[in-house]
Amino acid sequence: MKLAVLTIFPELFVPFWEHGMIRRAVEADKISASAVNIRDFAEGRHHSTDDSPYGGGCGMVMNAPPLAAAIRAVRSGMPGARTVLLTPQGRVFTQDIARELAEKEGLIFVCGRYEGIDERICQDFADDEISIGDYVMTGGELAAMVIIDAVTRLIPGVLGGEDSAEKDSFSEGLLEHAHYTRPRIFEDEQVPEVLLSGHHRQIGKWRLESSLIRTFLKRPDLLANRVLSRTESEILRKWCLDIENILRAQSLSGADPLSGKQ
Ligand code: 9D3
Repeated sequence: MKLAVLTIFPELFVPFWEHGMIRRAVEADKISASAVNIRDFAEGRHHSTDDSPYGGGCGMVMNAPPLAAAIRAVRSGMPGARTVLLTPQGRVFTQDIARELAEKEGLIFVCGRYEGIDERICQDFADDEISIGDYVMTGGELAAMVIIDAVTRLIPGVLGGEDSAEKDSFSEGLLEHAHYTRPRIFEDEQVPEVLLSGHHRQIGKWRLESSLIRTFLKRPDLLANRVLSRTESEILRKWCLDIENILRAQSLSGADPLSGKQ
């Protein structure tokens, strides 16, 4: 996959391309990555890329001509690429969108700065508009990095077997189970015994329970929007029974706060 980022801060991307998974993906020829300076496409003595808004008001708007020239130049070397505008007004980025983008032959990310980009660029040049969430940043560069990170790891052969998309789909829609590694005892805290037992079925069951309880406690919205597997429903139903038993024992001992008695 070919990746290009159009920005007035291309130097922000130098360390990004040069480390970790992205670097390995470039070295393995799974992706090519470049950051293009929009300023290089600006005319005039100052190569300025922004101006005050028509109609008045504070702040600056990115000029259309340098952006159009930059997009055209980059597109000519990336036939079939999707041009993605990073903007707070875009659709909110999700893992589904990451999977969608991972199918593309090329992605051109256009990073806005200031108050925004001239509307004619949004209308005439953008194939897609994406936001990474409802909070205010100062530009699209970090959003581009977030999306590139999430998309690159989905490209076949980029990650080693262990963390591949295979596993993603296995427990899809649940938070991950708890993880432990050496040492066995850390500040008086033990690693759960079952993980040391070598019983792979029991370990699998423990991990699913761990996933379910963490999702229930931290992200109940994920559980509500999910079709539960049979084992998952069984685990949840067992918790229900356990809780009912605890409550029943309470009411027998007369400690039930709902009964109105002591
Ligand atoms: C001060 C101007 N803002 C009114 C509240 C509008 C605004 C314009 C430009 C807010 C942020 C930005 C810069 N942000 C991005 O370019 C951006 C972004 C973001 O701020 N949040 C989440 N995703 C993204 S993608 C691009």
